[in-house]
Order: sequence, then C-alpha cells, then structure tokens
Amino acid sequence: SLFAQKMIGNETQEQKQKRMEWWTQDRFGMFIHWGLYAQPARHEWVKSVEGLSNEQYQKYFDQFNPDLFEPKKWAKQAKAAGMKYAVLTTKHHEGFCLFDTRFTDYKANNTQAKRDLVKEYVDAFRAEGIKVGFYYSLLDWHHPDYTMDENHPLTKKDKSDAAYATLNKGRDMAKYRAYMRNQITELLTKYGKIDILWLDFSFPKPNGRGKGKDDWGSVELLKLIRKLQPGIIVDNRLDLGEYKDGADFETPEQVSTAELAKYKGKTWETCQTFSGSWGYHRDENSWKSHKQLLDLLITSVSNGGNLILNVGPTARGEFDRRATNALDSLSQWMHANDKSIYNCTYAPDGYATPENSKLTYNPKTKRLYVHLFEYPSNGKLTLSGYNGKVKYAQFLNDSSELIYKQAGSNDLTVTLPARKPDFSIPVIELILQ
Ligand code: H79
Repeated sequence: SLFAQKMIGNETQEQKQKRMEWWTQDRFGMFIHWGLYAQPARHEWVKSVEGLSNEQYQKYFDQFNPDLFEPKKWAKQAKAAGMKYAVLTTKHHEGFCLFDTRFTDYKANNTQAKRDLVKEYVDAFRAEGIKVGFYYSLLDWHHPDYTMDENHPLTKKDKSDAAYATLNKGRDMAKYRAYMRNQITELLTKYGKIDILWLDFSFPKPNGRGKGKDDWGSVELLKLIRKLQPGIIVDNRLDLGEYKDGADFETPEQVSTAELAKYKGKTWETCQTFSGSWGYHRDENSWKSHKQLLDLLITSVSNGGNLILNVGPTARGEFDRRATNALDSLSQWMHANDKSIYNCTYAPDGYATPENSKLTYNPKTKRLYVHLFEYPSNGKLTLSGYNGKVKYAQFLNDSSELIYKQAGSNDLTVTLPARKPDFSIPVIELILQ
C-alpha cells in the first residue's frame, strides 16, 4: 500500500516469529462455539436472522442447564484428535457470557449452571497440555449501549438514516467500548496465561450500518491486550487499518480447499465447521465426510497454514454423536500420521506434487510427505524430478519400506502394495538426501 504501516509496540519480526513459533508448529486446533443458541439449535445467528427481541430470547437464559458439561471430556477428545490448542466462545454475538464477569448479569453464574464455565474449560484444557484461547465477540446484541446496525436483531426492515437515529437514541458506543475493555481485562487477568485471543468481527459500512475500528477503539484495545498478555496471539478481525500488522494471523472462514492456496506465504488459520453453522445445529444435514475434514487439515498445512475445526456442544454441554464420531475418525488418522502435520509446511521448490496427492514438508527433519488422496490402481507412483533427492521411502503409518526405482533421467517410480493401507488418505514419508 502507499501508506507506511504503523506499529502497536516495538517487537521485531524475529521476536514476533519466536512468539508465534508454537502456533505455526502445532497447526491444528479446536474451536468451540457454545452459548444459549445451543438450545434453539438452529444456528448461532438465530437471534439476528429471526429478529428475536431480548424478551423472546429470555427463555434460553432461563432454561440453560448444562448438566452434562464436563470439559475434561472435551479436552480428552480434542487431545485424542491431535488438536494442540483450543478457542472457546467466552461471549458470542448474543452477548451471553460463559464467564463470571462484574460488568453484566447476563452470565452463566446467573443461570442454572451457577458457575464460571470458562474457568472450568481453562483448567481442563491446560491439564491436558492443550493451549488455551478465548473467542470474544465484538458484536453484542444484548448490551443496551451497543448501537443497532445491519446485523442487529430487529433492524432488518427500515434501513433509512432516520430509522437508525430513532433506534439508537440513548445508546452510547463509548460505554460499550469501556464494557469490552473491562471484560477483556477480566479475561486476560483472572485465568492465568492465555495463549490466543480471537476477536470477531468488523464490518465497516457508512452511516451506522456497520462497525469497525472507531466503534471498537481497536488500536487502544490491542495495546491493552498486548500489555496484559505479552505472549498472546491475536487474530486480524479488529479492522486495524494502518495498524493492521499489529494483528498476528489471517482468518479465512469456511473457505474451500482450492481457495487456501492463495494464503501460501502468509501467517494464517482457516476456521471451519463440521456442518455449516458454528453453534449446535440439530437439523443440519450437511456434515463433512472424514475425508473432507482431513483434506482441510492437509491442504492447510500444505499451504503453510493452520486449521481450527469447530465443535458446537449441545445445550446439555457435550459433543453430540456426530461430532464425537468425526473426532474419533480424525484420532485414528492422526495417531498414525500426525508427523506429516506438526512442524510441517509447504514443500520446498523443485518437488512437483504427484497426481491426486498433496505434499507437506518438515524442514527440520527434511522429510517430505506425500498424501495419497487416490490410491494408484496400477500400484505405481511417479515422482517427477525427484531422482537423486531421496534416500529412503516408507509408509508413515507403519514405517514399512517402499521400493523405488529411477525412471527416465529425472524421475522416480515408487512401487505400492496392492492393498491400500487402512486409511482414507495414506501417507508416504520420503527421507530426503
Ligand atoms: O463465530 C462464527 C460465526 O458466527 C462468525 N464467525 C465465526 C467464527 C461469523 N460468521 N460469519 N459471519 C460472522 C458473518 C455473517 C454472515 C451472515 Fe449469516 C450471513 C449473517 C447473516 C447472513 C451466516 C449465514 C449467519 C447466518 C447466515
């Protein structure tokens, strides 16, 4: 751009890389969207999409009773699936807080749960060695000072300036900014070291229809966050303008695997759902297959990025059968193949991607991983231009040797067994010279 980037602090590029090192190596996280919207169970945006009033939404606060909430189980499921970090919605757009806050009564402590659910999440995930992150919604459809905009419930019909002026009489974003600063201060001071803060989201539009950096007080907010938790990793949804390099990673949401190639060379994490919505959705019939989920993970790493895969627990507080089955399948694959994910990135130049496969690479061990999306029916895999570059080849899942031969002057041909290893996507490990 024409304008120089402004700095939030005085961290060097090298220091930033060091701060983010664990995150770029771990590659795979769990997003958890949990809130009152788990009860209507028809999308976490239900309040906005159906234009529900606070009064209409009140029944979900009154009924909230997560009697099966056992975050140790969540943490064990995440760990088994190979997820190294987690991010929980401490507050989503509906404004309901899962944590004990001094600044609103609209919190889990005042429901039948009667306690701080964030605290239990933090303790449980930390105990499993999983890094702990907080999602915090910038939007708030419950706070009385949050001005009504295009995303707000009950503002869909009349979009005239006059209508917005009337709706927003008595609402004061300065007070809402103070509220956010207070709550983020609570979140970043009462729960020990927090590894990630995931703020969501900005939608700048003229005449009060959207919101961005001036509404949030983004630059000042980020300075506060950095002061309270110097090691924390923060997403890029604050609309920082000329301070945008103050954010740590880009956040392509629910994009296709084809689109992820565009992010190669950047620092990024794609966030993805099992079935479309983020909150628990009972009737959604668009669940991704095991192979689609794996494809998202492998494609992310093969383009130098992370995947954070979302679970929407039920209102009773557990992962439902569909989510549990999906995680179990990932566990089996990760148990045998996670070396092609952790500490890996895109392949170095000069290694062509074989047909129907995707490559990842571990620069420290100099191992190249070939993910076989289609198992070659003739039992041969051609590695174009690899001649002289490989010193050993094996399946990753069982370390069984694979025989290869020179073909032509530049290529190698790997001979594969007729029986495909018992994985949807088997991985070949090539130890490079
Ligand atoms: O928290 C999750 C989402 O609720 C939030 N970000 C992730 C991490 C988010 N996703 N999309 N958006 C915010 C932008 C809004 C999209 C919308 Fe819609 C299109 C709102 C109304 C139409 C998505 C689709 C929600 C309802 C239908």
